[in-house]
Amino acid sequence: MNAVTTTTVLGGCPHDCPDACSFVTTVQDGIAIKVQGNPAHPQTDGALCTKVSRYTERTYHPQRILQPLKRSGPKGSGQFEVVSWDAALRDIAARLTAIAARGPDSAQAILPYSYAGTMGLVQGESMAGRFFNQLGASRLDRTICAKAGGEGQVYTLGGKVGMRVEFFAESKLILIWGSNSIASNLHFWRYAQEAKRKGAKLICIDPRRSETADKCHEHIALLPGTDAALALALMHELITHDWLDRDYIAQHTSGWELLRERALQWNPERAALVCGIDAEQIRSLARDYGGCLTSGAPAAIRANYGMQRVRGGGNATRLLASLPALIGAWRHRAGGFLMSSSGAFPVRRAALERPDLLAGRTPRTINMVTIGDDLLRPASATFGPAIEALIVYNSNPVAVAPDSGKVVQGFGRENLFTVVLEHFQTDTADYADYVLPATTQLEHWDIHLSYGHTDVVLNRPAVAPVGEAKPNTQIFRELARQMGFDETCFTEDDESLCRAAYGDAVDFEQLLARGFTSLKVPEAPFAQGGFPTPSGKCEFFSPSLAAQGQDGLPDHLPNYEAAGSSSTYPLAMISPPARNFLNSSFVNVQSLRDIEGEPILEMSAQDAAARGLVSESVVRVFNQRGEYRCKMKVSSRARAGVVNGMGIWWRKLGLDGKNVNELTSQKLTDLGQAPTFYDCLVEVEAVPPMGEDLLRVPG
Ligand SMILES: Nc1nc2c(c(=O)[nH]1)N[C@H]1C(S)=C(S)[C@@H](COP(=O)(O)OP(=O)(O)OC[C@H]3O[C@@H](n4cnc5c(=O)[nH]c(N)nc54)[C@H](O)[C@@H]3O)O[C@H]1N2
Ligand SMILES: Nc1nc2c(c(=O)[nH]1)N[C@H]1C(S)=C(S)[C@@H](COP(=O)(O)OP(=O)(O)OC[C@H]3O[C@@H](n4cnc5c(=O)[nH]c(N)nc54)[C@H](O)[C@@H]3O)O[C@H]1N2
Ligand SMILES: [Mo]
Repeated sequence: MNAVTTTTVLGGCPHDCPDACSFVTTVQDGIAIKVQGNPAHPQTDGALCTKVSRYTERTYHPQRILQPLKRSGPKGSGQFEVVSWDAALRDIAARLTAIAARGPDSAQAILPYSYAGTMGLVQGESMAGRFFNQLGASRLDRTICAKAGGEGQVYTLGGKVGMRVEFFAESKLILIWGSNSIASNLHFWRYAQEAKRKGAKLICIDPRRSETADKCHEHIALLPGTDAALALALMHELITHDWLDRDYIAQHTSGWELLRERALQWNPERAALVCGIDAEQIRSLARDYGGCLTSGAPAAIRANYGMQRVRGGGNATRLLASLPALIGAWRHRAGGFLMSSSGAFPVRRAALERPDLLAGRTPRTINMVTIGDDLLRPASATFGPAIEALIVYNSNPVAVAPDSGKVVQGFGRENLFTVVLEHFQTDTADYADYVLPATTQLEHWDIHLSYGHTDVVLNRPAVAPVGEAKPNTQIFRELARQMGFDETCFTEDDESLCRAAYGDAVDFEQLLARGFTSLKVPEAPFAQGGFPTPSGKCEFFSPSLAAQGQDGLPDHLPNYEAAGSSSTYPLAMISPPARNFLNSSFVNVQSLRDIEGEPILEMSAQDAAARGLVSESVVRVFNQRGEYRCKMKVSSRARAGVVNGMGIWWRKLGLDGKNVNELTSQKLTDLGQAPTFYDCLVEVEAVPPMGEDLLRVPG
């Protein structure tokens, strides 16, 4: 008998999460048998989350798509037949070529649709970007997650930059704002716990009593979309008690007089009414935050994207990012603000995506959030050609995009040609004309940034592609060849693309040897000011926003669908991610689904009693856009007036083949044209017994 050969390969987690872990895959006779956190990488600290420690279950999943599939039934039926790569690529290339050949701008009828199924710079928009640029396809504005908060940071701090995450361990006060860190940012939570052990106070600001709120000293359960009002009242208290670092404000900020005037209009009583909390909670928060100035203790804010998925998300982010300057918290390395660190990474996007291949053409841009409406739009002078072909990769829009009723109708168009690159038969793949099997992270090269720390992580392939799967890059290379794109850039291989991602800015040899490398970033980035804004200051007032005709000063903008503003739909609904899924990924990994159970709507005892509902009842959750059915759970995690529709489940696993996005709207945020998933009013009622015939057993 031959000896078993066991090797280990350094990789990196591809998922859309701030932690960007470095991992080690153990391979036995060509099969990956386990994936573990890299103990040598300080940010990973040898530990992975539950999801990714089961990554091999994903790679070797019995339902993994391993051959190209061609639709054989009606659109959306999920009926497919196996075809060869050659036949699939030839047909797809012919269809796209026919559209592109119709006229000078006709390729705009083709739309790429992708997001962060993998955050990899190579399997993301490298070869794909080149392909669509050469084609002259419509461009996609990738707004679905973080664009409102992103712009909020840029207009205030000058970039997606902030505190180094490791120094949260030394903070004395940590405000965890719109983040369920235990679920979605586990490696930050480790530092927060260390700080807690050393005597720091932790305050969670979140409408839901999340797992993280359970572990904090205080929880401020404000109504969704009222964070700006809370921040303004906090400023009000800092001003009236003179808990201000006047020196820092004078030297390193701009627009203080204006901000001061606005904040003074928000006494705690006014904000408390808007936020649905006690004014005393706001006063207490101000005493804690302002107290750090008088005692010299570092105060830190860890905000995450949960607080910016509402109409005023950009403005709210601007106010949160302004807070540390008021008390000079930036003077300490353990003080300040962190929402995203991704702006620190010197990614050479043009080298990867080659916008020069557009050669002067300026295709229109489609916002990925409004894909529901846009797929249904006819050609017009303002819109341009109707969308005729859609190439989806790294995303599951039928499950994750808002207003699913419209999205499903759009994907269901018989005259829409849809290609989906996937690992699994997702809700989106069900609507494809072709499904092309893509490799997982264990099977391809990639290189990563992080939005939670400042290390670059490299992923080497641990095993050969499973079945006939190919990396996204390879699929676009082969499509390019079929379409006669003969630029040499279409033959560049993945390792070379990994090197090109950062060029000389990072040490690639070190990446090959260790799997990660740390960027050189200052410990306390704004201790002496030096913000990367046009003025070099923390811009409370933004002249660039004012020049665009916007309010240069951040304000509280009430939700489009504010809690209590409608008697027909009296409940605000938020739909935060599930701890054991990653958006809609991992929903089909049985061991993880067993932990999550089934789609659940959490409701307060008070709201349940008012509707005569009891735990475990099947309810109909509805508004003017649609309805879905799920089990309701009476839970102290839900505050009065707010229901929590947990997780983005695959529609086909829902009781009635739908998910929470049936109810969310396509309305956009104040900054960044981003989605407003948590700005959504609904009503909930018991499913009448006559409706039972509509229920089907989840498959
Ligand atoms: N396990 C797991 N980890 C994930 C994800 C996942 O699906 N599962 N998703 C990943 C993605 S895509 C992202 S973008 C990141 C960050 O993802 P986020 O969506 O920011 O994830 P959470 O940290 O769960 O934070 C959301 C929190 O915001 C709260 N919230 C909702 N509305 C409001 C509001 O108006 N104000 C305030 N203050 N809070 C509000 C929710 O109740 C929830 O607890 O996490 C990533 N990490
Ligand atoms: N109601 C509600 N909706 C939301 C949110 C919410 O909080 N509430 N959160 C929003 C947020 S923050 C985000 S980021 C979006 C996320 O939306 P998406 O980015 O679409 O994320 P996923 O649902 O994880 O789907 C990613 C898909 O990519 C596939 N994939 C992974 N790796 C690869 C690869 O290498 N190649 C190919 N071809 N495919 C791959 C996976 O199998 C998976 O099906 O959802 C948004 N939708
Ligand atoms: Mo996201």
